[in-house]
Amino acid sequence: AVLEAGLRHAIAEDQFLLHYQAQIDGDRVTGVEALVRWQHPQRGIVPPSDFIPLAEETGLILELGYRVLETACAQLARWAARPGMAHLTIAVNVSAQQLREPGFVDKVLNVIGQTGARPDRLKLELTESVLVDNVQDIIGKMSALKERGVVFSLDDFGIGYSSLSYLKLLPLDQLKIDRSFVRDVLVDPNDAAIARTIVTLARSLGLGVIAEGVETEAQRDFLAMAGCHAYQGYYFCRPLPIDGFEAFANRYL
Ligand code: G
Ligand code: G
Ligand code: NA
Ligand code: MN
Repeated sequence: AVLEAGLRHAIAEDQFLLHYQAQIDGDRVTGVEALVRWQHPQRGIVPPSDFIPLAEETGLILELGYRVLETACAQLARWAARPGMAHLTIAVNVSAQQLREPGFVDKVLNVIGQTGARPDRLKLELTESVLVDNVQDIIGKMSALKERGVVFSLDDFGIGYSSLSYLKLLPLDQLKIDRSFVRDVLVDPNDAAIARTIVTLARSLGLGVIAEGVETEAQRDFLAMAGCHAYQGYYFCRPLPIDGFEAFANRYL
């Protein structure tokens, strides 16, 4: 209860900020994933693993998720006005609870409208956990946002419980290969087979594919050989405050 009060206070005091991790396609920076951090007055930067679970348990994820979305869309609007940055997308993690809210679609469209972000620069990252809910409802909400141009990626793909049959129902744009398969892709033949299969599956379904957790050039090269040309990971860029990311993007070929 003390922790919950602390989190509630932090939301009221606006103590959250976003770090941005580059997403690369081929040899271009195409966008970022926004990753929330708690700028705690005493503890310094607190990672999401220390507060997202509590935010989920308490329902505070709804308010926090909304703030994250606002911050990301405001950043998109700033980039839209800058040549060289206007093409960048921001991927925002959306929890199943957010998607479950009846007003989710209107909330997202309002934030887009109020910030002036281009909807086709906003990518929402869902996990397979959204599929425990009413799938028709999820599909309806995704379709309504997709009609406006919003893009959808399925995060942590391959570690959830979902049936592959959902893949043909959900209006997705991209699969994101979970980093647990990327980590040992060079040494574990099973991980290599799974990574290759996800790339093939994505291509067969007409979806894009991105690999997360790419830490070495050799991993990148393996993935490229398998037909995956979009990457996110420490090999390219760590999650950074906005200034750090922009400096990276400006240096990057
Ligand atoms: O940045 P880091 O590697 O510590 O992120 C840890 C986890 O926190 C990741 O699983 C990520 O999906 C989650 N996370 C980061 N930012 C957000 C956010 O804004 N909303 C939600 N729901 N999860 C987030
Ligand atoms: O899927 P999820 O939203 O949890 O992914 C984001 C998480 O992955 C963040 O916690 C981020 O810090 C972490 N991450 C990003 N790149 C790498 C990487 O190259 N290696 C590892 N181990 N973690 C990474
Ligand atoms: Na994510
Ligand atoms: Mn992930």
